[in-house]
Amino acid sequence: MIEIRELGRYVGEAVDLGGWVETKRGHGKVAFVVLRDGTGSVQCVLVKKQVDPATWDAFESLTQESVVLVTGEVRADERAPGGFEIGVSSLKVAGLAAEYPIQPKEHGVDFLLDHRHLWLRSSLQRAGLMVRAEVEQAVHDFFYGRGFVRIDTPILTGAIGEHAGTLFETDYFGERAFLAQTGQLYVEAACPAFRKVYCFGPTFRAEKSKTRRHLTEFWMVEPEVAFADSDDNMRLQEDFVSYLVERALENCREELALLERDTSRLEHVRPPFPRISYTDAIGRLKAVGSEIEWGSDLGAADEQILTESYDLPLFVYNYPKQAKAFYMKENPDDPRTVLCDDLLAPEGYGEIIGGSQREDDLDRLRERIREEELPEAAYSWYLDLRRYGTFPHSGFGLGVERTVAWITGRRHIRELIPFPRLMNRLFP
Ligand code: NSS
Repeated sequence: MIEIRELGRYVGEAVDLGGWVETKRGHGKVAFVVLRDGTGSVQCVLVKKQVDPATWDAFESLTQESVVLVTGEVRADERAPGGFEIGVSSLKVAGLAAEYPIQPKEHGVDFLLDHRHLWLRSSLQRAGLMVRAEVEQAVHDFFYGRGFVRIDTPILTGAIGEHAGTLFETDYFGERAFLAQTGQLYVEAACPAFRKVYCFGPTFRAEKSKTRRHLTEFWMVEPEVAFADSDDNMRLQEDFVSYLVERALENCREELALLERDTSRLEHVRPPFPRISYTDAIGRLKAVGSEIEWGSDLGAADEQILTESYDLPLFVYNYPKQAKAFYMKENPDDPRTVLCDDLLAPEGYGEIIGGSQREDDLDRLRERIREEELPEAAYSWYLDLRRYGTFPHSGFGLGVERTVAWITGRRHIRELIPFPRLMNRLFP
């Protein structure tokens, strides 16, 4: 059996194909079946006089999404999508499908999410997930190419990585355990062993908000670099994000076209990205009438206003200490703030990265853990990293679904993960 993507190599020859029926139509003498095999789709043509009765009967019994095995000749045909069609000599039904719930008409999104296990087969969903797969491969290629070592970090943890408010808690043989909100604390520990490291895996947040950019399970890439300061960190982020966009443009042309993505908006994504300090951002927001006060984190609406005037992603750096996590390094030039950045994607997509230089001073870090009322005992190993050879280091986390939503131009990040986990959704 061959794959549809290879048809070009077999023009004029007989081949065997297997796949799922997307559509069928017939006029009594000639019939057409569009077959999808996961690598592409092709139209198969049956002429009643030229096939045996069993093949014709098999065609007549076909329902949408039935699995068929087809033998036929590959013909080049400019009019056909993909450039080829199959002149069928034999067709067998390998798995007759019951009436398929997803029809070529508008379905409500709840219905589609209830049928996510089937919805995956639809062309727009396949295109979005193909871009995701390309971006994920590009993540590994980028870091491998720069000599980073991949570190797999635990999903079951005892220490709170980000905020106490969004923890999934579970019983761990009588002890409290959490699903990891981040792998950061562990990649920090791996820095003295490997200098430049990254982790890439699922992370969990019990987000009680139902927005288009929050999932309870999402995938995050987290590099961590020894001897890098906040500036180095932002430079790595702009190189990284530009590379991901470039790879999608290079290898996902067809998918982006199918998704009707205006790729001219992505073509010029390359370093340097514009930067604005948090304090200046607040000034700019107030100037346009926002009621935001210095000290609060930026909301989606604030991010939208700030990014409107840029084509490129925008760095907002050095947020107030009280708006950010305990591990960020105090800014020596303005101790009310920390050395950090958020990277905001244009076109209304907003934050795709959160990053920072880490607090490397033992006493100050311990102080921050106390201020945040975090359980100090759970961080004793993390504090060891400041006891035994502390060093300046920085890192960041990029959310894969938000990044792919921006690259593909899809509105909701739930479409860019195969099986989204949302507050009200644990199935399929
Ligand atoms: O909370 S973050 O801003 N930062 C961290 O977790 C750091 N520990 C990363 C690090 O420095 N190693 O999250 C990082 C990114 C954020 O910018 C989003 O793109 C994404 O993770 N993110 C999410 N995506 C989808 N759904 C939810 N709920 C979500 N939360 C964060």
